[in-house]
Parts: sequence; structure tokens; C-alpha cells
Amino acid sequence: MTEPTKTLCPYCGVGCGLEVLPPAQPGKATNRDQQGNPIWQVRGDRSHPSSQGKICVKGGTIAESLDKNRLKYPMIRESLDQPFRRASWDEALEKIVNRIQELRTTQGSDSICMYGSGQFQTEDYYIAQKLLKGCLGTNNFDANSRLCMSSAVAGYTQSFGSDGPPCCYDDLELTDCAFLIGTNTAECHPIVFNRLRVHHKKNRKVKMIVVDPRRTPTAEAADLHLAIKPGTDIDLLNGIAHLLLRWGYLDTLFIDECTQGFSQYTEVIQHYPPEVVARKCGIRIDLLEQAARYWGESERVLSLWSMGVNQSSEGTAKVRTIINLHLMTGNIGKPGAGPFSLTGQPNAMGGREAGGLAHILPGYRVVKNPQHRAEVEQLWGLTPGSISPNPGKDAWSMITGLETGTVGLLWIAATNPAVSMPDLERTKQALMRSPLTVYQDAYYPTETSAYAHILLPAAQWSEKTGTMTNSERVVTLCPQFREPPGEAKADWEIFAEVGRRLGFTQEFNFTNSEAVYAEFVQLTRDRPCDVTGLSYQRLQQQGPIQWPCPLEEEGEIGRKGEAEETGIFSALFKEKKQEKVAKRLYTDGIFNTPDGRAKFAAFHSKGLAEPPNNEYPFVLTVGRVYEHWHTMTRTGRIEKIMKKQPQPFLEIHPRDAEQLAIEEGMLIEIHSRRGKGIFPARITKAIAPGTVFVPMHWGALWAENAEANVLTHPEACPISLEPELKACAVKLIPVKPELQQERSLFQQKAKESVSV
Ligand SMILES: Nc1nc2c(c(=O)[nH]1)N[C@H]1C(S)=C(S)[C@@H](COP(=O)(O)OP(=O)(O)OC[C@H]3O[C@@H](n4cnc5c(=O)[nH]c(N)nc54)[C@H](O)[C@@H]3O)O[C@H]1N2
Ligand SMILES: Nc1nc2c(c(=O)[nH]1)N[C@H]1C(S)=C(S)[C@@H](COP(=O)(O)OP(=O)(O)OC[C@H]3O[C@@H](n4cnc5c(=O)[nH]c(N)nc54)[C@H](O)[C@@H]3O)O[C@H]1N2
Ligand code: SF4
Ligand SMILES: [Mo]
Repeated sequence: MTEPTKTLCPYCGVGCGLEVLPPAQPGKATNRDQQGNPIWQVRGDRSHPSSQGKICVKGGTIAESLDKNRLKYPMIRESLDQPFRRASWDEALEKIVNRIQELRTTQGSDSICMYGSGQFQTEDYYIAQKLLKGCLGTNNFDANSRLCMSSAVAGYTQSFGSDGPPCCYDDLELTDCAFLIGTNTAECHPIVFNRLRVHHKKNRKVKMIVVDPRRTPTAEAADLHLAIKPGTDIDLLNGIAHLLLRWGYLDTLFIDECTQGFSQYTEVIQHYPPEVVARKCGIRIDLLEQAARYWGESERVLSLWSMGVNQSSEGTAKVRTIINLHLMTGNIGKPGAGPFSLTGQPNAMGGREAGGLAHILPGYRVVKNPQHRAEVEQLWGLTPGSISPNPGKDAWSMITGLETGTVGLLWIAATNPAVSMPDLERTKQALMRSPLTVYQDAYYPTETSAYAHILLPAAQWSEKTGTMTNSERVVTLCPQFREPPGEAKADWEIFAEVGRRLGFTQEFNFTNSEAVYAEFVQLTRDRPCDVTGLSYQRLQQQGPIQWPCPLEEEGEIGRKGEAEETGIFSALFKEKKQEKVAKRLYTDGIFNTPDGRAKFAAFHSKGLAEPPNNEYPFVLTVGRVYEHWHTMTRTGRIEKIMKKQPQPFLEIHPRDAEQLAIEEGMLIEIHSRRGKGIFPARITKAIAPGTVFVPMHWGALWAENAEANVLTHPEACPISLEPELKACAVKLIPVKPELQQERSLFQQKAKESVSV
């Protein structure tokens, strides 16, 4: 019997362990997809600490997508209206290198941009940082995490002095109260939800609160669902704080010893009495009070959040306002408690460690800090001053940079911006103007390939070896177990080859990804995300390991037993002893700020960037369904998944539907100030009146006129620069009866046009 390969699921940030077996098993028929390709067998890895053998439908079916519609060779065309022709790697890379050299001497390095992804492995991220930020001297590397986790990054950094989710999944089974806000955990982080749900069901005293304008499957499971109006989270959170203060549910010892800024904060929350908050949020006062009571009476409160919080023009303020509740009640650094952002993508966490956003550097360092720059320059063997002190272009600034002509080369890898960016018509117009776009992806076509001059075939998960870090800071080695198709190469190899061709032979002198990782870990020494104790060898031998994992404690580190953590929090922080290696961060009550204290943030609510009005009376929110992954490059090619979720839809409350004479299944035009789409109506009480929902998944290749982001706007949080992808103002117009039939044929045709 063949030994299974142990690896990590390449979809969501839960990071479930997988075991993969070859398609052919002795004595059994070989599994094949519709095209006859043999399918590898996938099952949960029981030894993986994060998932304990569980997986969801996406992980379970991943192998079926691996061979379909792959991009196998480099392709080139001179202009976007020409067809692609196959090219050699040599030709494609020379074109890129020549363009980079030309831009360095004409427009300068800051006209070179790379837009990457939380679906990179850490090695891919790291080499991209070294190439752009180190060798080329531009910080213009940003990732789709800008659309995803950047508000969480900014919130942690401002409140605690550094990034890093402080909790771990064991907290799901140790909490007295789970506070889920802006997260549809049941559909988007199913195995996290599964662990929480089992604990919740087993223990009647354990409470679950869900804050979401929609009654999602997550909300269905809750003791208390607060269906707030979109964009009123800060009102709600300040309102809960107001009641906690009024009722005296404070951890004054923690506030005095471990925090700063509490008094300014109390001044702000004074303005959030329950009557005002309940009205603004559109919820009942007694439900608000119930939420505050659950918070106050629980020993251990664990907050979980994702895009309903982060994707907001006040995203950082929302994150910090959640953290405030934890600080005022001392709910951090102890088992079962803490603010816990659920990471979206499989390795967005590794990206943060490797410095994969335009304002950061490897090892949780920031571009603006001269000492941080000097440290990285030294480790990279660069002359002082090589790294620019200016944060690079964030994702949206790359789009506006194309409009203004300041971007001379846009290199996109492992993301599909022609579906996922806000204000999509504007995004596409900007992409049309790009002097040179390189697009490095595993599949062809995707919506973005239509805007590329050069296509580079990427080896994906299973075809390259690398590491990924999940939401709870657990690092898993993902070994290669299949050959890449055609001439596809690992992302890091492509970046390194370009680096060498630019003359940085020494800097990119890596023979394999293990060597890349070994260099990367050196940049984390004595940083909050210290992983100097990790190596491929150790990850192979010991399996997944959580950080921090510094070198000196080799042998006894990694995931520690519960026994070491049972010390009561106050006893721990009295000693003020730095417990460096723990499952949780901040168990000693010392934060990464200069004075070691966590910072309260006093934020008033601002509401939505584009509130509804008479002309556009509905708030549109955009999110995910359980079965599909993002822009469907993989899940759109899996039969079982397409059967379950064949087409996009618009969720609307029966009251609103009645007013507009909308019936189930009827095609509805949705208009925003920027564009329109056509979706079949799904009438459901699961959505609040006044709000409508469409899924983000269907791009131009998969359905006709059902691109959610044609409607959204790019207004972003001024701190994290994360766009408000979760809300815009829209109006609804039912398609004329005589056109209903014609339109539905359209949608069917679009779906069929993508061969699987
Ligand atoms: N099945 C599946 N799972 C995934 C993914 C996928 O594509 N498919 N993608 C992964 C990625 S990258 C990410 S980022 C995560 C996203 O995971 P989630 O954030 O859980 O998913 P979303 O559906 O984007 O949005 C979550 C919820 O936010 C709510 N919401 C909207 N506006 C507001 C608001 O103003 N306040 C509050 N409190 N809530 C609001 C929406 O109603 C929605 O139910 O999922 C990951 N997991
Ligand atoms: N309105 C609205 N818009 C949103 C969101 C929302 O909630 N609402 N969510 C936002 C969020 S949180 C996210 S994370 C983004 C996601 O949006 P995208 O990043 O655009 O979506 P994906 O479909 O995951 O794109 C990943 C691409 O990488 C390719 N790929 C996979 N593996 C590899 C690899 O190893 N190497 C290379 N080079 N390519 C690979 C896949 O084929 C695919 O084309 O969407 C954002 N957009
Ligand atoms: S929960 Fe996330 S990581 Fe786990 S199997 Fe599903 S998609 Fe993969
Ligand atoms: Mo995401």
C-alpha cells in the first residue's frame, strides 16, 4: 500500500490537513474525471492538529480540478486584440527583463508593480519581496490580501504593536461565549465552525452570538442573531461596551496593568446608549442587552470575524473596536478567549510573515521603520538605502496607476482581478491601458488572461513544494506529489529566474524551495513571528508546527500540552515573565507596543461609504457560498460542485420582493452608480429587508452579466486601504416579462461556454 502524502488543503485559511493517495490503488479501479484524467484520492489527515481529520466539500474534491484547462506554456501577444502565440520561457522572460531594465532607466523602479496572492506559498512570497523590494528597490508588491485581511493586520498592529492573531483553534473548545461578527463561518471556514458547533452543542452554558445582516447557516446555529444593518458594527460594539461599563463588567486590573487609552475610550462610548444603538443598528434593545450580558457574564469570550468586518471603509476601526471589548474585559491571552480574525486564503498568513503587502517587509517589519529596512538590507546583503522608505502602491493604486500612466509593467500572479477587484468596469478599462501586463496563473482561460500580454504557466499546489501558515499560526509543509503540466514552473522559480537574468545571480542562487525557506526563516529571528526553529526537515519529521518557534528552544517546542497554559491569567501576568513559546500570544499581558501596553481605540461610527438613498434604496452585500471558491477557476470545473451551485442569484426579502412584484426565479437587473448585472431572484427571509445579497463567484466566463463587482465601489479604509467590497447602494428593476426567457438562455449559454 502506498504511503499517503500529507499536505494542506489549498483553499481556505482554516488549513485542514489532507492525505493524498495516487489515483491507482492496488486492487481498485482508478478514479477518473469526465475527460478521463486519473484523479488523486484525498481524505482528511487525522494527525493534523488544526483539523483532526475533518475536511469540507472543497478540500474533498480539490483533486478533480487539477488537470482541467491548465495553462501549460508561456504565451505572448503584442497587443490585447491579437491572439496569443506559444513562446519559449527564454523569449517570455527576456521580454519581461528588457521591460524592467527599460523602466528602471526611464520611469524608475516605482513604475514596476506586482500584484500577488494569499494563494502563494511562503517561498513564492519571499522571493517576490526580495526581487521587488530588495533588488529593484520598489515596494510595489501588493496582494489580494489587501481586499481581504489588511484591516485585521492594521487593527492588530495598532492595538497590540504588531500583527498576529493571538488565539488558536483549541480556544474554540474552551470558550464560554463565541462572538461571531461579519463572518459566515459555517460556509467559509467550515471546519472551524464544526469544532465550535460540537462544543456549543455539548455545553448548554456556552453561548454563540452571530452579528450579520443575513440569517446565514452560521446565524441559524446561534443563541442570539443580531441582524444589524450593514455598516453599523461600530455602533453595536460601542453599544455593548457602553452597557459593560454601565453594569460594571470590567477587568480593572487588566485595564490598569496592561492597556492605555481607556479614559478617552469611555468618553466615546458614553455616546452609545442602548436606545440610540438599537435604532441605528435596526435591532431590538433587549437583544442588544442580551449580547452585552453574554459578554459580561462569560469567563472567556472568543471573537471570530472575517469579511463583514474587514471589507469596510472603516475596517481598521471595526477591528480595533472588537479588540476594545477584549481589553476592557481582560478577554485575551488566556484559553478560550481573544480576538481571532479568520484568515481567508490558505497562506495569507505566510504572506504577512514574508512581508507580502506594499507597506511591510519580511518578519513582521514595516517599510517606514528605518531600523527594519536596515535589518533586511543587511540580511539580504544589499547596500544601505536599497529598500525604499515609501510604502508601495496598494492593489487599487495599481489600477489608478494604470489610468495615470505611472505603471509601466503590471505583473499579476495567483489572483484574478478581472473578477475580484471593486468597480470592475473601471478596473477593466484600466487594464486595457496597461503598457505591459504579465499574468502568471495555473489555468487558462481566466477572466484576467483577456487583459494580459504575456501569460506564464504556474505550477500549483501538488506540483511544487512549499510551506503555508493557517489562521492559527500553524505552518504545514506541502510537498510536491505530481508533475506540473507542460512547462509550468513554481512561482518562486519564475521570480528567481527573472532576478538572475537582471544580474542578481548571487541573490537568487537557490537550488530548491528548501533553500528559500531556510533563508526566509533567518529574517524572522527575534521577531514576533519567529520561525527560526523551523526547517523542511523538522516539518517533515514532526508534522505541522505553530509559531512562534524560535531556534533556541528546539526539541521542546511546537505545540505544547494544555498543562502549561492552565495558569490563571492574572497569575501569569503578575510575574510579567515572557513566555515565548505558547499556543497563544500575549499570555503574559505584555504587548508588542513600545511600553508593552495594548492600546484602546476610540472610534465613532461613520457608517457606509455609499449609503442607500431614494434613487438607490437597497444595500447590496456580496459574499460567498459553501461550495465555490472565489472566481471558480477550480470549483467551476468540478461537476459535483457545479451541480449544487450552478448559477448566481440575488437574495431578497419577501417584503421587498412583494413591493417590486418580484417572484421567485425572476430575472432582476441590479443597478449601482457604476454598472449593472442581471440575477435570478431568490426570495428568502434570511436577508434583512432593505438589503440584498449576491455571490462574488461568477465572473464573465461563467455567467452573462452577473459580475458582482461591476456594482461595487473602491472607497477604502483610510488606514488599511481595504476597499468596502461588502456594501454599495443599488436599485432593482425586474427584467420585462417578454425578455425573461431570452435572458435565462443567455445565462445558460455563458455557463456552457467554459469547457470543463
Ligand atoms: N466556501 C468558501 N469559503 C471560503 C472562500 C470562498 O470563496 N468560498 N474564501 C475564503 C476567503 S479568501 C475569505 S476572505 C473568507 C471570507 O469569509 P466570510 O467573511 O465569512 O465570507 P463572506 O461571505 O465574504 O462574508 C461574511 C458575511 O459578512 C456579512 N456582512 C456583510 N456586511 C456586513 C456588515 O456590515 N456587518 C457585519 N457584521 N456583517 C456583514 C455578510 O452577510 C456575510 O454573511 O472565506 C474563505 N473561505
Ligand atoms: N465584492 C466582493 N469582492 C471580493 C470579495 C468579496 O467578499 N466581495 N472578496 C475579496 C477577497 S477576501 C479575496 S481573497 C479575493 C479573491 O479573489 P482572487 O484572488 O481574484 O480569486 P481566486 O479565484 O482565488 O484567484 C486565484 C487565482 O490563482 C490561480 N492559482 C491557484 N494556485 C496558483 C499558484 O500556485 N500559482 C499561480 N500563479 N496561480 C495560482 C487560480 O487559478 C486563480 O486564477 O476577492 C476579493 N473580492
Ligand atoms: S475547511 Fe477550508 S481548509 Fe478545510 S477542507 Fe474546507 S476549504 Fe479546505
Ligand atoms: Mo479573502
